Parts: sequence; C-alpha cells; structure tokens
Amino acid sequence: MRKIVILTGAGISAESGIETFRAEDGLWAQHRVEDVATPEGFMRDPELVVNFYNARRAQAAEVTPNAAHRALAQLEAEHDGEVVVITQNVDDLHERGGTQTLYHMHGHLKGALCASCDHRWPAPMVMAAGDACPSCNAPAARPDIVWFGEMPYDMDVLVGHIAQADIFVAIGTSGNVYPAAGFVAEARHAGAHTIEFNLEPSAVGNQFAEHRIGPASQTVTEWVA
Ligand code: BJW
Repeated sequence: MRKIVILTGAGISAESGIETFRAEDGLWAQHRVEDVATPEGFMRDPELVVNFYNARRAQAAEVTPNAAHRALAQLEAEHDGEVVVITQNVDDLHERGGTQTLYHMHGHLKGALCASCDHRWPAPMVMAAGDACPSCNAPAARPDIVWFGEMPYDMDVLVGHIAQADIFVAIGTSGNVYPAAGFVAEARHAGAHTIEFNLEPSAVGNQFAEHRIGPASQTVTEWVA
C-alpha cells in the first residue's frame, strides 16, 4: 500500500484559465511581488492588496477544475493506499475536482485572517481594507494568504507526510519558492521515487528521478489511467 504525496502549483490550474505567477505574461509581470505578496506591502497599501485578492477571488469563482484536478481525485478514490495532495494554490479547484485529503500550504482565497489577533473566518467575495475582525473588532482583516516571509501552513504535518512517502510527485510548480521547492530533496532523502509533471523541467528539476513533460491535463490523466 504505497503512499503517494503530491505537490501542486499554479501550472495545474493554468488550463482552467488561472494565470501562473512566473510566466512572461503571468501575475508577477503585472504586479510587483513586494507590493501585493508581502506583509510590508499590505501595511503600506492595504487597499491595493485587498483589491488584488478580490480580483483573484472573482476570477477563481468563474473557472472550473480541469482534467488534471479530476484525475488526482480519481487516483485518491482508486489507489490502494494513502494519497495526500499539498497545494500551493489559493483557489479551490482541487476541492471542486473531488480531492479529499488536501492541504493549502499558502492559504486560501476564501479565507480572511485578522492581522491583529490571528482569528480566521470565511472571506466575503469583496473584502474592504479596514474590515473589522468579528472576534476582536480590530480593523485588521486581511486575506488568509501566506506571503513572503511568513510561515506556510501545516509545515509539521506536511514534513511528516513527505517523510513517509513512497512516491513524491510535483505538478505545475516552478521550484522557485521555498519551503515547497525543498520537498523533493526531503522525499528523496526518505527514499521516495520522485516524478515531476511540467511543461519544462523546473528550477529543481534535476532532483527528480522521472519527468513527464507536457500539459498537466494530459500527462497527469495518462499517469493515473
Ligand atoms: C504547467 C502548465 C501546465 C504552466 N501543465 N505545468 C533564499 C533562499 C531560499 C529561500 C528564501 C530565500 N530568500 C527568501 C526565502 C524564502 C521565501 C522564498 O522562497 N523566496 C524565493 C523567491 C527565493 N519563501 C517564503 O518566504 C515562504 N516562507 C518561508 O520560507 O517561511 C520560513 C520558513 C522557514 C523554515 C521552514 C519553513 C518556512 C513563504 C512563501 C509564500 C509564497 N507566496 C506566494 C503568493 C501568495 C499566494 C497567492 O497570492 O496566490 O505563493 S508566491 C507565489 O509563488 C505563490 C505560489 O504558491 C508560489 C509558487 O509558485 P508556483 O505555483 O510554482 O507558480 P509559478 O508561476 O512559479 O510556476 C508555474 C509552473 O507551472 C511553471 O513551472 C510552468 O512551466 C508550469 N506550467 N502551465 C503543467 N498546463
């Protein structure tokens, strides 16, 4: 009963119509990372950041899971052993595609977080800068997103899953952002077979034992079949 741990990134949602970050016309070509994806950027201009995530939330609500999301749910349903999906994505396409065991290590567009007391609650479709926290009442609502310099969620649990993996798979992630980019090294250290699914080898591509090159909707579906 082999345990499969799967890390996904923006590339798995690209064919659903959500831009990736580091493509030539991706999100970081349109917005300065320092402005929209750091706590310092949020302190400088909360309205800019909240509007950036309002637009992303609206876009995510309009798209649907693609064949790669559905294939992972099928794998989980049919595999004789544990399947764990760790996503860096903040959309809900894995959930809507049917995946059950899922970790959002970089947070979620559907969440709001109090910058003052850390209380979490469901985000409205349109957040406003200065919205009050329902728990402490501070005007400190922010998107529940892990920005640069912040600790990704559930790290202890994720590291435990990776240490037990028999197969570690990364799908549609550029391998530029840590700690996620370091998971392949941890999985290899634990003795897992490692497979990368991408349009091209990632920044940590040389650490994978096997590569499946091409659009995830095809390569992941073929792998699961
Ligand atoms: C397809 C496809 C198709 C396209 N089919 N494939 C120096 C060295 C090492 C680390 C650091 C350092 N300086 C600073 C750091 C730490 C920093 C970091 O990594 N910085 C780097 C830039 C160097 N990391 C952090 O700050 C993290 N926190 C942290 O480290 O805490 C301390 C800690 C210590 C010890 C243990 C644990 C923690 C936090 C990182 C937060 C990242 N946040 C973001 C934005 C918020 C979310 C959002 O707004 O959506 O998360 S950044 C952005 O990048 C987003 C993504 O989740 C993340 C990864 O991007 P992803 O998914 O890989 O997308 P792309 O666009 O880069 O790649 C897409 C890929 O898909 C490409 O390869 C395409 O080819 C492929 N593709 N179509 C298959 N159809």
